[in-house]
Amino acid sequence: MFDFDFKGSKVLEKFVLKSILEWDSEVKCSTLEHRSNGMMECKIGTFHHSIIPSFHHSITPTRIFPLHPVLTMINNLIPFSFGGLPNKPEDYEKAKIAVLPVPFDGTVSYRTGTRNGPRAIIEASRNMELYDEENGMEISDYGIFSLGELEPTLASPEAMVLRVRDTVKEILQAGKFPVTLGGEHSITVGAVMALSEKHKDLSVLQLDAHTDLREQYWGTPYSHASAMRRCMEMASVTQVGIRSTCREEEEFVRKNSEQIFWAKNIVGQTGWVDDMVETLEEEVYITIDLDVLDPSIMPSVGTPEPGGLLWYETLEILRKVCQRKRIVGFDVVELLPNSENVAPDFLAAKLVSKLMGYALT
Ligand SMILES: [Mn+2]
Repeated sequence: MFDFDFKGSKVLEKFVLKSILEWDSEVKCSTLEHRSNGMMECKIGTFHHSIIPSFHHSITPTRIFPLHPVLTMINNLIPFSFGGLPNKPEDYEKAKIAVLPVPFDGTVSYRTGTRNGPRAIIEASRNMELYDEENGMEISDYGIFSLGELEPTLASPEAMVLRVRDTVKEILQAGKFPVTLGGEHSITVGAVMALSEKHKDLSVLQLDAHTDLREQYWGTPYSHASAMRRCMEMASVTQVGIRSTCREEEEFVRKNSEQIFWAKNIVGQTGWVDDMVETLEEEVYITIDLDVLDPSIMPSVGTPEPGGLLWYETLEILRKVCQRKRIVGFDVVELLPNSENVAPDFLAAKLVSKLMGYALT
């Protein structure tokens, strides 16, 4: 019934069997904990995801829902990959897209928890329909491979940015299209570092409620609040959906004013999109901070702002940009999952799959 290969691992086999046989409320609530050092701690034992490289976190659900134990087990047996797609090492060779989950929220200023964003997006994507009626394709046709979560480093925010840069570089060297899932917005800087080395005239299209143009924040220039300031040192930045900035950023906001599309001027309208696309170079990296969306449809962010974009207008923007420019990678960041409401997780997963479709087909 299940296509599940234990790869000869007695540890994993035992773990799964014991989970089924010895299921109880304790196990259900505290089965697995993700530790920042990449370890998975569980009620029954501790193992490292590298025991079976092809499965990474395949039996590590993001959050444990009060499902019947057997249903939970079935869910857990779907590969823990974007879309629940086959994710064995040999699938990487064929893949066009590499999904890189970065569970990092080391510089956040208000509520932590975006470290859980990548897993919530992947978890939701494993339970959504994989057919896109807009282009008539199954997302599995895109060739998607999900890498294991990038281990956070707390050495410094800069060290984390560089770790993202090096990993995205590897993805590019393998000829794949990088899709990074956050995590906080500072990780975008690493991706843009890698991409701007490869593409000399790169534009970054930022969908965000905030300008993120501070020179530094809380003592580091690699804060989430400085993400776009750093990107601007490497590429041209076009900002869409902005409705929050601060006095300290004034000078840079003025400098970039022709490339800032304020929410108050664009929400619910379409006439501006062509002008926005005009500001972009031929090669574009897209970064979506989910707080660009209106909190009515995206409450699961650290710092929600009223007056944001809605679903269909967001798709319209992305569709148009992808039709006219070459997209070289993208990220979706700042999901702060709330187990009481999974709709935003599904929105984020769908947004990722829609943008993959627009960018690559
Ligand atoms: Mn933001």
